[in-house]
Amino acid sequence: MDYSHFLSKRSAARQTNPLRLTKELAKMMSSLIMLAGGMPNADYFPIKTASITLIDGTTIEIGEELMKIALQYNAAEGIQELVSWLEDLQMKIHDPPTAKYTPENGQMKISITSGSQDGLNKIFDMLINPGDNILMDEPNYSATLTGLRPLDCNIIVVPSDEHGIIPKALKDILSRWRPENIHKLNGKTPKLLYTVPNGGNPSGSSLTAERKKKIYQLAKEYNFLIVEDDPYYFLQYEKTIAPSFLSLDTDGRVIRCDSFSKTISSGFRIGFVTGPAPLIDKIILHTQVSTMQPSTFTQVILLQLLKKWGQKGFLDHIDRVATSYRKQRDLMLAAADKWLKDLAEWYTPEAGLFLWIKIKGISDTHEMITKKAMEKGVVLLPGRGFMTDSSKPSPYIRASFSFASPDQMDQGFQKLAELIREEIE
Ligand code: 09M
Repeated sequence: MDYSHFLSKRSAARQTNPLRLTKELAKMMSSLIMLAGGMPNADYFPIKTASITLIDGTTIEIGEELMKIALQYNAAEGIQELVSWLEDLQMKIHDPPTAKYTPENGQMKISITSGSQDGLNKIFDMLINPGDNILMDEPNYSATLTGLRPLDCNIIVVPSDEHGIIPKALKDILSRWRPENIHKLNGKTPKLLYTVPNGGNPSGSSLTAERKKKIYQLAKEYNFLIVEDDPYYFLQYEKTIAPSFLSLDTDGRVIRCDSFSKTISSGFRIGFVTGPAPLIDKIILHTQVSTMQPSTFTQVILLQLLKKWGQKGFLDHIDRVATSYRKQRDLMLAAADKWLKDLAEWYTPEAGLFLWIKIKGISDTHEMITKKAMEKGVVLLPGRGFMTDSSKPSPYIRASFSFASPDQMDQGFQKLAELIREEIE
């Protein structure tokens, strides 16, 4: 694939920062006569060691030598050992066809980012010029929409349902472009498709395997990239798990964002992007001049935890987390059934954290949720903020089942039902 076609003007102009700390240097630092780097001397930092207690009572020890590494600058793409661990994880879970390609041909590469949000922001910066067409389903993650608006691109909404983007509808949209124009990425043919494939935020929708295959086929045919924003991959509640776009990626046209925010810690700010080397390299160049790198300190803690667990231990942990959220989901569905049955519609989210509720007989939930529900002490989100045009009315609300106790869910939906009745009457 010719990746240069996809790059924004900004990204094409990015160059290596000569002051960067490469992963090779970071690894050899203690054995070199270091007269070059502008790094501080870790001997003068005030923190010496740490012992972190896990919920099972065991501990992770960060001794003096490791602490010096944890407190120091490191490579932009993340510490080498953690990147390797994540490569093994992606191989195990997604087995990407690109793993064996040459770098120029789109070999799978990983860069750790400061949460998946940081990865997304850098991906959009890398790919989007003003006026570019991009594809996405609606409703969609509000921070993606607010992040995209200033980039002045043209968002083409692809119809979707509880199983995500509808391939037939995507095909109809794409058929606007004549085949002879497909490979001329002149800002007209869509450059990328963005979607949250599992437990969509806020929709709760999950793409089926069949739909993903059809969408990938269309991406090949019309030569666009797929941005797979999948922070809820590990929060899937059904037995059958559809293969990721990354696992279908024979061309090297998928950039995948993963996150540890829902499974290990959101405050760590650690996520990672996986995609073709030429594109990941551009993201790394961006990191060199923005965040410089994700926090070494939280990377070291995460790495120690992952090494202690091993891959199996990590996946066992994931299972426990998903089981807990599944229970939360079921509690919220029960509360919704109890109070909202005649007043609203929803479907069961197979992944993620959200119930997307359509209120019957109300054209816009904004005022009701931001004012009246708040007055009753219930915090929900109105649907508008998840739409490409947030000035338009929306009858939807997003409820999150991650946090609330069964009692709070029950009371919250009882109060919501009261509000809806007051509003309709
Ligand atoms: N609400 C997210 N979503 C959210 C939210 C959040 C504070 C975060 C999709 O932590 P990261 O950077 O790995 O996750 C970012 C991210 C990327 N993609 C689809 C997401 O849902 C996180 C944080 C307060 C509210 C928040 O409401 O939905």
